[in-house]
Amino acid sequence: MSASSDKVIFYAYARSPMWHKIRNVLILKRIPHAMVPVADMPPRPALQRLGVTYRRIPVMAIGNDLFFDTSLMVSELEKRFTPENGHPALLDVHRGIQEIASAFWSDRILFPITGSLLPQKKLSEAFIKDRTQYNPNARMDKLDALRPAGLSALQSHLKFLAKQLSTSSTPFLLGTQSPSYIDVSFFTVVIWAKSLRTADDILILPSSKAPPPYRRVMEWVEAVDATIKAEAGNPASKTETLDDGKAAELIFSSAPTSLNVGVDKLNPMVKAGWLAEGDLVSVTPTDTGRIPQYGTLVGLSDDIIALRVQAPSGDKSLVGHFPAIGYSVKKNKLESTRL
Ligand SMILES: N[C@@H](CCC(=O)N[C@@H](CS)C(=O)NCC(=O)O)C(=O)O
Repeated sequence: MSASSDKVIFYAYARSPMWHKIRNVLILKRIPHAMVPVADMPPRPALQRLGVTYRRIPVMAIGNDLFFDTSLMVSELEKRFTPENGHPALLDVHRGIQEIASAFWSDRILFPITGSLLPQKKLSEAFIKDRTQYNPNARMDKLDALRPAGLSALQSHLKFLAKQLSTSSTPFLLGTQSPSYIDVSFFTVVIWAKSLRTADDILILPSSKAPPPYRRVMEWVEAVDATIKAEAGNPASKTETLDDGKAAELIFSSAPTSLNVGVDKLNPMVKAGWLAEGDLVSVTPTDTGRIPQYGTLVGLSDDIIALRVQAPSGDKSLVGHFPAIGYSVKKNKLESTRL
């Protein structure tokens, strides 16, 4: 069990690859959880009622604490759900490399490359318009025409996975007996690419039919897939569907548990006088979905940025956590609205 008995809640939609990644982590770590279904594009009233303007999916809530970005979610789950309590560790080897490669190679480089393989004719006009705003670099109106560039990039990235696998004595990337987080991160993106059917000449399964040097990569896909499938039926990682009203009630009736982080006075931005505890700030992703989240700064460390976020109605609030890198935090000019 976790250190607290709070439900682990996710706001997500079934087709979201980043939700699939988290779901695979929850399966391997045997964590029971609830999901509040949201639409595959805004508006998302279930998040609006919490005061969340950050637009990316999934969002994780545990008690009164919200976590943004899957990399931070996994780190928090690893902290709260430990092997001593029946939850296998996914980050027990080469932790720094696993986290940075997942967040800044798999999530930020390979994931958008795979997005460029989406079959244009199967996408609605509304979706193309929305995702163009979400990521202006995505060239959503030219997906089919630009596909060779995406396929070529995919091949080059798979080559690095092949190189890494050639040094492993097990089917997994880091020589472990079962998949680590880094396996889950890359696997989820590769399997998403496979499901789009636009990379069939590259992602060849069964692995015995794949040409070298990709055969080893396809064997790795099969090994990770088999492990997840074998674990998927375990009632310990069951997904319960939760109504958004009930989820909001659970969030607002809990006290935040991570407030003790505080604002690090030695942080260079604090020392420079740019930021101080209690400032009204905005936090914005530096890559895609650059919609700011506003709140009062309550935590700043090498690992996280934490904001107290006010719900639009009543005097309810929650604490939202972002990773310290990959997000920019700025003092809001409208200082008169200090909460
Ligand atoms: N680095 C972020 C990326 C999240 C992300 O790109 N999520 C996609 C869904 S898989 C998204 O939010 N797309 C736009 C949307 O759904 O509004 C994370 O790890 O959480």
